[in-house]
Amino acid sequence: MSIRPILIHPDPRLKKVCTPVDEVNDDMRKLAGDMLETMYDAPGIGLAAPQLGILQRLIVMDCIKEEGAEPQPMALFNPEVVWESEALNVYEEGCLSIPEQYADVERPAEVMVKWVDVDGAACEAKFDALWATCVQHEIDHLDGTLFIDYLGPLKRQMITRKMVKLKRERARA
Ligand code: K2U
Ligand code: ZN
Repeated sequence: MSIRPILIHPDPRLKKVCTPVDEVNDDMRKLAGDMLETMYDAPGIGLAAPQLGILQRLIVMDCIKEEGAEPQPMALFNPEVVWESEALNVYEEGCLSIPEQYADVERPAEVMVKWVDVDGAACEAKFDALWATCVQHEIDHLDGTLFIDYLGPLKRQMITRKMVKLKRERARA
């Protein structure tokens, strides 16, 4: 298992529509493991493959944040939302590819998601609360959508300018 570098916005690879995973093999299982290790190290509660520069439809999540609670790592291959509630929920979102920037994003409060798991089995489950926000945030990454794309143009530009500055400073370090 290895911790891999997370791409920082703006990066063209974060805006691409990712390719479906055609076979859940050992390489894909290793990638899922590396993504979970990278996510826990960040720390974060979700991570999508394009954030590591891999344009495949794979996300990982573990939204259990309570200290001492049993972690609940999940790897979802080819995830898709098949139903969403009318009810909406607002959450102050962040993103590991847009560090230290937070904004309120409104999304359906509950979603039903279909995916393929690490054993290649077809799965379907309903997500609510923080899990619902996270799974929608991660599936957005697979379609090249970032949470800042839901903000007004001025706020999005301000955040993008801050990230350009941050990347320049990191490059100099
Ligand atoms: O995709 C990512 O960058 C991972 C995000 C996922 C996420 C963002 C907003 C809301 C839910 C999930 C990271 O986990 S950002 C860090 C974080 C941690 C706890 C709560 C919110 C954000
Ligand atoms: Zn993100």
